[in-house]
Amino acid sequence: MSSSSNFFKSQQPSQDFKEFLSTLPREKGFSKDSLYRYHYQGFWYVEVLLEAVISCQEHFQAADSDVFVASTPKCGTTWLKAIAFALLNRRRHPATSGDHPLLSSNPHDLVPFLETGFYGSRKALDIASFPSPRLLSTHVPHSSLPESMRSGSKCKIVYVARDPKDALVSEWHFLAKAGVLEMTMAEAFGQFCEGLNSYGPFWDHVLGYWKQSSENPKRVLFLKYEDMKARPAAEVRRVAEFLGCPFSAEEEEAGEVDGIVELCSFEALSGLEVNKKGKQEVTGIDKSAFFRRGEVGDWKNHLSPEMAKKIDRIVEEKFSESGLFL
Ligand code: PAP
Repeated sequence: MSSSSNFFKSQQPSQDFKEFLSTLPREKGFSKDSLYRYHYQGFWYVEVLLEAVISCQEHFQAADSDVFVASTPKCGTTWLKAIAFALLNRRRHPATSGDHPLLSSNPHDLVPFLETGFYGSRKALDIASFPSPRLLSTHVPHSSLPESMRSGSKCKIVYVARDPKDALVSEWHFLAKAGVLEMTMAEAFGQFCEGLNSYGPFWDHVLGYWKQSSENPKRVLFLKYEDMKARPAAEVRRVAEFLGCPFSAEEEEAGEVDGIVELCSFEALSGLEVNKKGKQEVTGIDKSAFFRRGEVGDWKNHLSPEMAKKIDRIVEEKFSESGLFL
């Protein structure tokens, strides 16, 4: 069994931040690494993440050429990181090349989280020094992104959402594998419905990006895990067009789209030695924890019909206007 991340444990918040925390509403979370979740700008965060989010808001400057993979946890982040990396680097690294970086590095190491550049006193990454165009990711809700990402630059954001029932089941298993789970599925379910999961409420996170993608489709692209599973090649083409690097006729002819779909598939990535063993560079989380079933509808094996109905009722209420997940 894997151990929980030493990196997160090693972060010590400053005195100022501790005082600020004491002014925020808090609730018990469902991971034993971080006892409490704090409510900030409408969303719930564990302590170490909240400090990073605020530091990001204060210090991060997005560039016009930046590309971000965004999501609320367990909605397809690892997959979309791999796809975005493969798309943007395909001139140098065609998908079928035997030495493609995705064959030897975990997608989270190739596309780091923006937040990891801003944890506490020990900066894990010097994001400002990354060469352009920077490809980064984030779990931060749209309304809490640094101003330069929301409106101050022309950076592009690709967001992926997923059926909340599958996201909840995936999160629970992930925390169990990371060795930090403290709750039964029923308790985690209760918290999720209350919006208390990390970066929750889930619905508000998804709707924030969905709204932005409707209002500003050149800046924010909204994807669904279920569509990516059903028609991966079409969704890969959509991402390429959105990022301003559509496939040429020659690339289509040469099978580059299918090459990327295959390279980034659950079967291919989860079968690689680099993703089966070892820990993710920055967080120290087992790389294998990011690959489990990779299916649509696995919630049926873990949630009772009553639990599913309760989430579906919330979905109907929250997503009626958007039509998402109905
Ligand atoms: P993160 O937000 O913590 O980075 P994320 O990658 O979004 O995690 O979620 C992991 C889920 O994506 C897992 O789902 P499951 O628990 O339902 O199985 C994982 O299996 C799935 N996943 C990872 N890689 C892929 C992939 N290449 N294709 C499809 N699903 C994938």
